[in-house]
Amino acid sequence: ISVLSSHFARSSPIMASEKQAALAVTPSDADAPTIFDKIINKEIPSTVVYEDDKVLAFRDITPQAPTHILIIPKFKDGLSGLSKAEERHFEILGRLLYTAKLVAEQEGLDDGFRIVINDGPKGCQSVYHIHVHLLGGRQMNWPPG
Ligand code: TR5
Repeated sequence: ISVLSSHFARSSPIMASEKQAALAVTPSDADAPTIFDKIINKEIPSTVVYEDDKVLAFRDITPQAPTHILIIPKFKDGLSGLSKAEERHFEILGRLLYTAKLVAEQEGLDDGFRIVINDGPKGCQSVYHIHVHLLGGRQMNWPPG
């Protein structure tokens, strides 16, 4: 259900904004599959920019900046979002951020970039498999919306 709902939220033309899309998704069980499992398993195509045995980085299908990449763990291990983090996730959380830094270098984002982790409905999270957004290639604004 979460796969279908997250996919629907992203593909429906009546969704006017990221916020509406996020609010249309019911936060799923921590281990429930999402559309990202299909991307990891290459059942759905994506533009992969970095991959190792633990982490996958691919271009966001709805980019919010000239460079917009998602960095995700291949094994979710209960990390549907940052709010579900436990001590056993220390290593993978560090790895996600370090990979974001490597990908930022690879993308030539030498003048700076933005890292975002949305969490829960009020954080506008729409896919319940933890992911780090890497945004760059334009001037970012503060505060974020
Ligand atoms: O809103 P949050 O923080 O949960 O971010 C989820 C991100 O996943 C959004 O920026 C979406 O644009 C992105 N997304 C959603 C789908 C998708 C994707 N990025 C790449 N490829 C995707 N496919 C194939 N399908 C999606 N439903």
